[in-house]
Amino acid sequence: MVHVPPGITLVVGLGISGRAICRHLARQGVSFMVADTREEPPEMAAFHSAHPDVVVHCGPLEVLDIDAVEEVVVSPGVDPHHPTLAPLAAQMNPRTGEPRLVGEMALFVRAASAPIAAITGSNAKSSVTTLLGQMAQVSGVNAAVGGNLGTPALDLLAQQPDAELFILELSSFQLETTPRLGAAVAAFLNLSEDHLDRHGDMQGYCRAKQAIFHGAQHAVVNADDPMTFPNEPVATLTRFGNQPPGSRDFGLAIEQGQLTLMKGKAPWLAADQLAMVGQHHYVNGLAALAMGDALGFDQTAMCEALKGFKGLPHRSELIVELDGVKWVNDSKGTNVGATLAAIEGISASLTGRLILLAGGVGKGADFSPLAAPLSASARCVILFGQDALRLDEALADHVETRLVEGLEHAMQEAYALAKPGDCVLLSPACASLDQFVNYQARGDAFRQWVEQKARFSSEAT
Ligand code: UMA
Repeated sequence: MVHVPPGITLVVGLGISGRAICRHLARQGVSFMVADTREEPPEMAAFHSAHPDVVVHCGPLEVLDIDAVEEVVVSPGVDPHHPTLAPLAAQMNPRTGEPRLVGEMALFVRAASAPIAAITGSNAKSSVTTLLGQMAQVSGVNAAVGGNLGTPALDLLAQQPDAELFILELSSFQLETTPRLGAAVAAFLNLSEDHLDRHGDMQGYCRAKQAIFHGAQHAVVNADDPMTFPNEPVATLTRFGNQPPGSRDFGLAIEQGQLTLMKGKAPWLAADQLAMVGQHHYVNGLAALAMGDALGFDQTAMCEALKGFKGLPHRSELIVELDGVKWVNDSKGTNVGATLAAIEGISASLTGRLILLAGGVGKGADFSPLAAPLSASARCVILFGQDALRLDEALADHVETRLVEGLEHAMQEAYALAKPGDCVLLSPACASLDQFVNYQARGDAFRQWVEQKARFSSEAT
C-alpha cells in the first residue's frame, strides 16, 4: 500500500486539467500529492521541474491508502465512480462543506470573484461559448473564456485576474464533480447520446449535466428539448429554439418573407446576415443572444458579433466547393446528435444530395436516429473505422452504404460518386481515436486531401 499523508489534497490525473489543478494548489500554498493511473503520464519531466517537491504515484489507484486525505480533486477524464475514489464522494469535508471528492470546478467556484456564464450540452457548446465571448468583447465586457474548450478554468484565474465575467464551456465530466456552480447564467443547449460508457445511461448523463443549474440565477434552455429544462427551481428562465418564440424568449420566425432571429415579437437579425449557414447555427446564435441578453449585453453589439462569427474549425466548416460539390468538415460531429444537426442543417440548403462519411469509435451509441434523415437526403453513406459495421446495420436498409478501410478511401469513393449540387459531409457520429490522435487530426486529414484535390483540379484547367 502507498499511504497518502494525512490532511493533504490528492490530485488525480496529470493531463491538461490535472496540471492546472496543481498550479492552482501551488499558488494557494496547499500541500498536495498526485496520482495518475497510467504508468507513464505525458510530459513528466516538465511536471517534476515545475513541482520538484511533489510526490507522484503512477499506476493503479487501488494501491493507494487515501483514508487520511483531506480532499481528492479528480480530472474530468477520471471516473469518480472508481472503487478507490467513490466512497469519498459520499463523505463530507468539514472545511469546505462539500464532498471529500470534487473536480476542478469546485476549486474554481471557491476562488472566482467574478460571475460565471456556463454552457453545457451534447453539441455546439464550443461554438456558443466562443460566440458569447465575442459578444462580450464587442459589448466592452472584459470576459475570460475557457473550460472544456481552450484554457482550463483554473488557469483563467491566474491569466485574467481582473476578468469581469467568466464564460465557461463545461462537460458532463466536469459538472459531475461540481457540488454547486452558482452561475449567473447557466445554459443547457441540447441532450443527445454521448459518453454513455462513462455515465451508464441517458438518465445518468442528463443528471450530470443538470448540475449546471445548482445555485444558478438564470437558466437558458432549449424550447425544442425538454431534457434541458432545469430539474430544480431557478429564479428566471429564457428559452431559445427553432419556432416563433414566446414573449421573452428567443426563436426563429418569418418576418417580411425572411427567416429572422427574434426576441419575442421583436425581429433582431435576418438569418441571411449571418456568415454561418445552416439552421443549427442560427439556433446556436439564438442561445448566445439569450445568454448575452440575460447578462445585460448591448443588443446591437451582440448582433454585430453574431454577423461577424464564421464558426469554429471542424464544425460544419465549408472547406471548398470543387466541381460544384461542397466539401464540409464536421469532424467534431463525434456523436449521433451532432451528426443529425449537421445533416438536417446542411441538407435543407442543398440542390443535390448528401454523401456522408461516418465511422470510428461509436461509444455504445444507437445509430438508428440517423436512418430517416439520411434516407431523405443522402446519395450514399460511406463508412469506415471500428464501428463501421454497427453503423451499416443501422443504416443499410434505408440508404445506400459502402464500407471502406479508412477516411482516405472514403474520400476517394465520395469524389467518384458526387454530382454537382451535392455535399460531401465528414460528420462521423463517432470519436476518432481508433484511427487518429483526435478529431482535429481527422478533420485536418479531410481538409488536406480536399485542398490537394482542389489544387490539382485548378492546375489542370
Ligand atoms: N487518464 C487516465 N488516467 C488518469 C488520468 C487520465 O487514463 O489518471 C486518461 C483519461 O481517461 C482520458 C485522458 O487520459 O482518456 C485525458 O484525461 P484528463 O482528465 O487528463 O483530460 P485533460 O487532458 O485534463 O483534458 C480535459 C478534457 N478532457 C476530458 O474531459 C477527457 C478536455 O476536453 C479539456 O479541454 C481539458 O480538460 C481542459 O479543461 C476535451 C474533451 O474531449 C476536449 N472533452 C470531452 C468532450 O468535449 O466531449 C468531455
